[in-house]
Amino acid sequence: MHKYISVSYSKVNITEGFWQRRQQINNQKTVYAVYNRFLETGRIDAFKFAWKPGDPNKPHFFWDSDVAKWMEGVAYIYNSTKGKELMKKDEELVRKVDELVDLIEKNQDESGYFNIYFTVVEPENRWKIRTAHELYCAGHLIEAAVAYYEATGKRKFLDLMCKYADHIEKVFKKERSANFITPGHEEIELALVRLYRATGERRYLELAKFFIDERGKDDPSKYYEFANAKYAQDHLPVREQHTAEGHAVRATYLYSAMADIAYEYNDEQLFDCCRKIFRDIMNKKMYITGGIGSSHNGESFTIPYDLPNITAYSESCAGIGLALFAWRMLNIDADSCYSDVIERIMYNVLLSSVSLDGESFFYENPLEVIPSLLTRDTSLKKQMSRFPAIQRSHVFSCSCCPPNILRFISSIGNLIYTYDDKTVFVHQYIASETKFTIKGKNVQIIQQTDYPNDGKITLSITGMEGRKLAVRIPYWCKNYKIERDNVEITEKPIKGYVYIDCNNEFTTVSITFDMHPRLFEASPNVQVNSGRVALQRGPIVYCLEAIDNGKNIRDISIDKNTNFTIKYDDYFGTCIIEAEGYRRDESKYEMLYQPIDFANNKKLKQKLKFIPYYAFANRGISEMIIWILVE
Ligand code: FUB
Ligand code: ZN
Repeated sequence: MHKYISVSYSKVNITEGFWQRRQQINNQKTVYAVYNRFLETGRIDAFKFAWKPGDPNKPHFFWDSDVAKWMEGVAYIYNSTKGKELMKKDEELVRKVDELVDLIEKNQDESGYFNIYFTVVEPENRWKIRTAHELYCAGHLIEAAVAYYEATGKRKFLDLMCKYADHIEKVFKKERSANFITPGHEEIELALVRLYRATGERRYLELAKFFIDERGKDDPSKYYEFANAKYAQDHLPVREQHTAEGHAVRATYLYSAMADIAYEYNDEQLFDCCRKIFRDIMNKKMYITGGIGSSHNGESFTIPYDLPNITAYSESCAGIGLALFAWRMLNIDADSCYSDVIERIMYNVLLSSVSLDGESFFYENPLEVIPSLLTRDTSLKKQMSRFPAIQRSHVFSCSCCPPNILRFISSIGNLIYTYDDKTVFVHQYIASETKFTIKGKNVQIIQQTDYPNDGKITLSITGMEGRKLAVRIPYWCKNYKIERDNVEITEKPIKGYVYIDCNNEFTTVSITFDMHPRLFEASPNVQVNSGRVALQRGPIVYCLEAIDNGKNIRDISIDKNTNFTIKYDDYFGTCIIEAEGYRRDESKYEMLYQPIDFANNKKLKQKLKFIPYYAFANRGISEMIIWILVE
């Protein structure tokens, strides 16, 4: 099995442009917004293990994981800003993490067990309830400990989590004394692989493989009264799973771990399952925004092409989970389908999940909004049809998404480069500088670009003589030009990458992608979008909001021959697009239904203002639509 190595975010300095701005918002606003909500809701104090029945803020069984993801995000922020002006503020964040680590040390069971809820609320039910997230919480604490050790060199948190992992190994692998064999919510598996890679302790890798190998072999009816076996991917042993099923976050964390195990054990069969599952998602179960898990019921995948826009669930964590899965696939298979999906997620469902000011969040990311549907009075006391929230919140009772968004954006540098002995791959176009070594040879790559606002990228490369640089040609790009040291490169892409020989110690590669807006259509199998198109410019999907374009937004159509006017708008952090469109003249419709008069049904011309989908719902409640009619 051929393998690649990812260049860590810690070696990538995002210096300016689109993602530097988003990381600044993340690292200076979001990190504090999440912490303050967690303080207010009692999640931070819960680590004191002081809650007693009757006290406010009763801990919930996934609170450990919410705070763990916040701790992990701090580690990435600190590791990215060390030695910079932000250091002082980040030292304060690091102190908060150290305080939490001290509380973990103080309250960890001598066995190594650590879980707030199953210590202060239901100690009698430790390892008894598969659906109660003990291993999920342990996994996120382990990930945070690894990130924190790598960022600060401090071992305490890591050692505490090694002790916890040893306890888990004893209970699940040696004694088999728990009431269940595999986790009800996958996460521990990928975390144990990270723990193995950080410590070199192979037992943790073997424990991860144990959980992967055991899944789907037990009788799932023992576990979930409320769901079928596919919900937690218990329906088959993983080596027989070829389609994405069930709860989307559980699924993508499982598939990520499957890819990790395939990588570490050179397991071609397991990797082939990952390839098939990824293509099932990419070709049949993914929104144009990169969102997945279309149903609120089970927060889950359903059937192929079931991608409703107004009731889309498309959880923020699920989009992140898909990006983590795709990233792992890139480390084994240099195919741009994975980095294309990552890009689709980065510029659309990931950013729609957080407000432009970084302080409020979506749990669900709808692709169409008709506010009146949410406020209509039904004759039934309980509104039977359910719709996603249409304004972001500062915190949720189950607040998994906000800290997940935080940790993902603060480590976005992980997604840019992979390499092997011969080739360095450029997967994402982000203004940045990186230095790393290949076989002891220092390599430096400086990316200068204002992508995605324009399609010009200059790569200044040092130390790659005799090696190749492979640059991704994005799925949305029809025309492009590549020059190496001012000489045009005409090689055709292989699996979405153009391979460029670097013949000198210092090489400049310049790329120009045609960023002309394009109208995309969905497969006829996605019937909800039949007859409609989505506007995209580069990686960014655009939408219309009624606040700019008037009500009855579904009635608007775009002129297929329209000229597009591109304007940078600093409020949105990228460009807006103006175009010509039409809508029917409402004054001609006195009746609810009337015969169409083709000879006289001239539509009203209208200028349309498209904004990035990720920016919707930042200016108050408004109708919103991606998929529009075309004339
Ligand atoms: O159960 C933990 C997290 O809460 C899941 O990953 C999300 O879907 C949310 O339900
Ligand atoms: Zn979530």
